Amino acid sequence: MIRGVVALCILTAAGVVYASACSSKQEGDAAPSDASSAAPPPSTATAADAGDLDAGDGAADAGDGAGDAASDASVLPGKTEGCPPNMVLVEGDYCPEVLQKCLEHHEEFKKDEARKKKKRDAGEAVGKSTVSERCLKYEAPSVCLSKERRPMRFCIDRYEWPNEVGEKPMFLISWVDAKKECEKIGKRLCTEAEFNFACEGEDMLPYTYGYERDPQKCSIDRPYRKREKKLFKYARCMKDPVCKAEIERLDQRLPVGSMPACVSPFGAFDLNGNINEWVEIPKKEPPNRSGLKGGWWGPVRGRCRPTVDFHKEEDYGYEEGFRCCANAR
Ligand SMILES: [Ca+2]
Repeated sequence: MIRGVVALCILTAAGVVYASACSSKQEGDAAPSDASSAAPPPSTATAADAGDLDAGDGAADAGDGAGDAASDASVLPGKTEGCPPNMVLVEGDYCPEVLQKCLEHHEEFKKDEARKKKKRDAGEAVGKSTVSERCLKYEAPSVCLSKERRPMRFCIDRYEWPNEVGEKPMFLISWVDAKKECEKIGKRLCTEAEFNFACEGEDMLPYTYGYERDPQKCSIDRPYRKREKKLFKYARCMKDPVCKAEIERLDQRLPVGSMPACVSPFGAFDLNGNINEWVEIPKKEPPNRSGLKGGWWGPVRGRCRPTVDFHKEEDYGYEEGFRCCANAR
């Protein structure tokens, strides 16, 4: 479910233009958490769809040689004043309710919408869809619908945990364990709004890099690989030959910061894509305080604003990691 965003979608199918509210339950950013039976599977890209995703493979190549730029402290973007090492300062006025209007969707989504329309028109049940709402281009600028913006000032890890250049992000970790890791070093999980603002900036960008989807800039749109074996949490999985082999087959993570263009207006990397990130949803009670933000490497939304909120606090999955936030001095 998407909170705090009104996404208007103009779709073209079979020569007919129609509008559709896109705040429907498009939960494609979530891979199946192994501890959750309620989670729908992620987008099921077919062999034909994989042809659309070649750019995602190319992005890996683009990232390979680019890690130095994202790790060289002399050229790193953003401010760090008032923040612990390897964190950036996020400061400004946050818009809680934003209008982001999609002008052009991905072909896979358009085909699926056309299929659903055909079913509806025929009076048939639409059924469950596993296709993500991927938007290729948004109208610029985004529009703030809130009467007042909220001043924010905090620090966020520059990279996904473990927040070390050259390392791949942690995965197969639950929200509860991620929270503990942050608290062990005097930090905390980011809130949903903090992630939004760190990712979008004051311009409320749909993607950290702007209004047009670009798999060359962030680790997104890689071909979907279906999970076939049960996975355990990371430490146990590494000791289990079957789980280890399965996760190695599924794994398409890149080392953090290896795509220098995948940077937010405040200088945090990989907020879109690579690994989905656990955040805390305020005012929720256990076990529902857990949200996932930003999307992962698969063919999913991969944007700043949507939150996947149906994974419980003890759930874990191969696309779920985190980063930490902290109060600024
Ligand atoms: Ca990420």
